[in-house]
Amino acid sequence: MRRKLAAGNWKMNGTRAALLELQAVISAHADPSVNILICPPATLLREAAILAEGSAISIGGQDCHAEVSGAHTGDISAAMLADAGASHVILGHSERRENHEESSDLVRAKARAAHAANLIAVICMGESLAEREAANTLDIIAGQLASSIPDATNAGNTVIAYEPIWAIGTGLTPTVEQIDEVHDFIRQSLIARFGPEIGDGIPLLYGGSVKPGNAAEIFATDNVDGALVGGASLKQSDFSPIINAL
Ligand code: G2H
Repeated sequence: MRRKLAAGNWKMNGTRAALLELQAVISAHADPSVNILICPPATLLREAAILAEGSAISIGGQDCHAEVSGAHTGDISAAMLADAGASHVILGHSERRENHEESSDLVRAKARAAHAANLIAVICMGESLAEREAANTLDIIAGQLASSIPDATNAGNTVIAYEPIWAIGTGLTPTVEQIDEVHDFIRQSLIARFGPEIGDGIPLLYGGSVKPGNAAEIFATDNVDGALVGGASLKQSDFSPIINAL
């Protein structure tokens, strides 16, 4: 049975004052029936991990470098995230793929590095509006799955987040039928590649404009094991209802 996961991606938002929101989430969900993950900006990661110690909340990074160390100014390795107290790292978010020209091959290399550092990789994928309108969604997802997911993936070290690019931060969400179609495709693809035990065990999150008002409907979809939430994870008053809807 896959445990549900509510993951918050703070993106490039939050100074130390934002840790009050993390504290509020910790207090509001002392004994949750689902897993809860918050990925703050790197500047807050260590303090967030210390705050969350002994709580039910996990802390993650938003990206890592594919190498362990070296001359990579401005980058952070998976081992450094783990050392700071992270248990997860988001990889291949469309904002990284677009703004930093990250390829699926690079995402796979980063996921290998994350696994080597004992981090759970939350690997993102999704189609653009033009790709959806051209009826290419499943082909795009198939390509991203094949190239972004390392062979050593298992149900304990990887989470996959389907995030249609056109739904990110726009207030637009796909229909539940559209989400179900893609999640079912991802599930069947994982089973075909990794076998039923691993393929069935990898949690599949939906991401893209998840809000308190639409979470319950999205979570009612069979193949949805949780959400990767951006804007609505910044305030505990928005994030808690989403967690509670899972
Ligand atoms: C998608 C999501 C979080 P938002 O990027 O990864 O952001 O919920 O703001 O659309």
